[in-house]
Amino acid sequence: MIASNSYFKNLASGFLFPEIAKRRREYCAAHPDAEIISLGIGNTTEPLTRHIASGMNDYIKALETPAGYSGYGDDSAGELPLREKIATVLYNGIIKGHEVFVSDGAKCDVGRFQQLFGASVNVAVQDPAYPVYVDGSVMVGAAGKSPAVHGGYCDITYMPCLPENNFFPDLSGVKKESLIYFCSPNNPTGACATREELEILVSFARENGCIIIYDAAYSSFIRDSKLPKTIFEIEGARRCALEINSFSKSAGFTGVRLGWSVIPDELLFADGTPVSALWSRLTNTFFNGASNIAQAGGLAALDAEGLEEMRDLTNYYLSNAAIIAETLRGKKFSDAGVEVYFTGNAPYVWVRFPGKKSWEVFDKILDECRVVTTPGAGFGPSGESFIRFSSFGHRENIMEACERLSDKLSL
Ligand code: PL4
Repeated sequence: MIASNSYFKNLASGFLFPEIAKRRREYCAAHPDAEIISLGIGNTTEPLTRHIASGMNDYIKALETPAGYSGYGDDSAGELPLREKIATVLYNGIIKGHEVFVSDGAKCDVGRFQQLFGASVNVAVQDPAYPVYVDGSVMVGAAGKSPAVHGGYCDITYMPCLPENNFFPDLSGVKKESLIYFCSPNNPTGACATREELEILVSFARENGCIIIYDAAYSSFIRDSKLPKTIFEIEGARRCALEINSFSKSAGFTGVRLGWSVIPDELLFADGTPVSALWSRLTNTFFNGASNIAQAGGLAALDAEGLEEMRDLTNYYLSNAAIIAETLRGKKFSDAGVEVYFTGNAPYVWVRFPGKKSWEVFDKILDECRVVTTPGAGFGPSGESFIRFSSFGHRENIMEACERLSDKLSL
């Protein structure tokens, strides 16, 4: 028999989101009449918008014709018109089309980058963080062989991001030549790094030979015009950062699947090899490109009508988030010491229940309100005592969930 991959034995527990789904199923099995509302997993709920959907419909119709049919793309990086449109429309030309690598989503690209950088790289993550950064690093062996300690891996540098440091980490503990995962707007805290903070991050990376994996999956939610929408607005970032992004949340493509990564020409490995060259080598080996139908949707999304539709869609979820934040800032909650963090630039509301354990609060909210949330501890040790409320939901469900939280949750 073949032995199991030993790195997997270093994983602390099951992946967070299936664990939440499992607890929900168990609760429903025990309470078959319960009408559950999910403010848990960040999964879009609103239908595809007209212009973007018609871009895909037209493409599907053409696929039925000899002239319009297409099979595998020539390169896994996607159709050049889409790559160029992403560069001009979303990055105002500060990056070039050939530096954009279209994919089937940001999460899938994180996994491929972990393969690219391999087992020997040092890893630093914001704490709390999207769990894929840590779990994927463990799976490829980049977290070393050390077991989980205090809810974290001792060979991964956790950079606490808390209200006490305005959710911007102290970088001084990050090892030289680290891969630094940095997500802004942040999942789960919703915090958005300012230009000055990103300048600090970039200059640290440049001085210490680090590469930043900048996860900008929520950049379309930024409404404050002073906040950078991409790391490439920061001078020097082209030499030390790559960026991942996605149509999942902006266009409702969580199921359609379309994302991209930007790898600037100047981003090099120590021996001078361009990161983009090995990325092409890796992705052309393992990945046959994003669906051509999804790419047609991406092209439509970047037309003027598509951009307007994405703005309306993200506004809808931001309004949901504002409703949740307002509810949780009510007297009942503030009297109990509950702290609410909502920036207006992200679809998540991050809430601290001082002195309580996240999973206990998760169970209590599920039991008393029949609302599913995400326990902050699932995002890392610094998420303990926090709960993440997702704004992805139909408005009537958000209103109902807020009513239940106000009326039924005991604190
Ligand atoms: C549940 C910071 C959600 N089953 O859809 P993608 O692959 O383009 O983007 C995934 C992604 C990338 N980067 C960040 C994210 O927050 C997400 C999506 N996160 C969440 O609730 O935290 C969905 C999670 C999904 C999963 O496991 O990713």
